[in-house]
Amino acid sequence: MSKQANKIRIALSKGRIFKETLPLLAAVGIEPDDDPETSRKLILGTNQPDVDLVVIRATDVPTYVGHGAADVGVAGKDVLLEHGSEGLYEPLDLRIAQCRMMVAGFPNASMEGQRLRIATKYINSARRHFAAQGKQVEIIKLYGSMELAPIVGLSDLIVDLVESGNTLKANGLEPIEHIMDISSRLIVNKAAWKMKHARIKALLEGVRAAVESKNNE
Ligand code: PRT
Ligand code: MG
Repeated sequence: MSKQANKIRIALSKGRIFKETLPLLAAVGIEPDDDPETSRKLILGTNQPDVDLVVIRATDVPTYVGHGAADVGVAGKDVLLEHGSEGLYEPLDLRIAQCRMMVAGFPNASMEGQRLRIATKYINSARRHFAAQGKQVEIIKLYGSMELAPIVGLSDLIVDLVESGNTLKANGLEPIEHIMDISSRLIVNKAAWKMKHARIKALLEGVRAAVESKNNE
């Protein structure tokens, strides 16, 4: 058997997901050797010899886990809805990195119109939302700074994540429709779930208990 066969690799992104996952990992006795915010390492060891972490872009986490390059990962529901669930299970809502997916625009923005132009990174979720309302829309795919699109006339509306609402406000925009609540999920590679079942099941149940105790405080 290869060395990796006995190891667990966890895929995480820097920033809020890493920060909020850290206490959940600590609750199951996993502590990274380095801080990804300052370290340039892409693979971080942990205090547990059979566990390491890969620190990658948030949108790449389901790709690594779906292909089995990582056994377990943490990804936002927004990212999972765009990526799809091929090769992975999504057994646990970690209730971290919470926000809302919203339609937003100028305060007087019309929701009617021949063919509203919607700028977003979340093309699947946006298409589904407007289709459910029977609205014909043109989806314009962006990779960042959606808030700019209505200001420069690229789109009528945007679909973006909103937490405090400050980013919208700072750009003269406001939330118009709530699409869904978003949080991050623990995801597991399907083959790893079978091959490393006892180890991953123990990790999952430990993290589940930590999520529950944190949310019952
Ligand atoms: O930054 P990068 O391009 O590498 O990837 P990313 O932006 O997907 O990663 P990251 O770390 O920023 O977000 C990871 C996950 O955190 C997302 O996939 C969401 O599930 C979750 N999350 C929670 C958020 C927010 N809250 C959030 N507020 N992701 C992004 N935002 C952004 C939002 O897009 C907007 O630009 O923050 C801004 C709004 O915040 P407020 O507080 O001003 O409303
Ligand atoms: Mg970001």
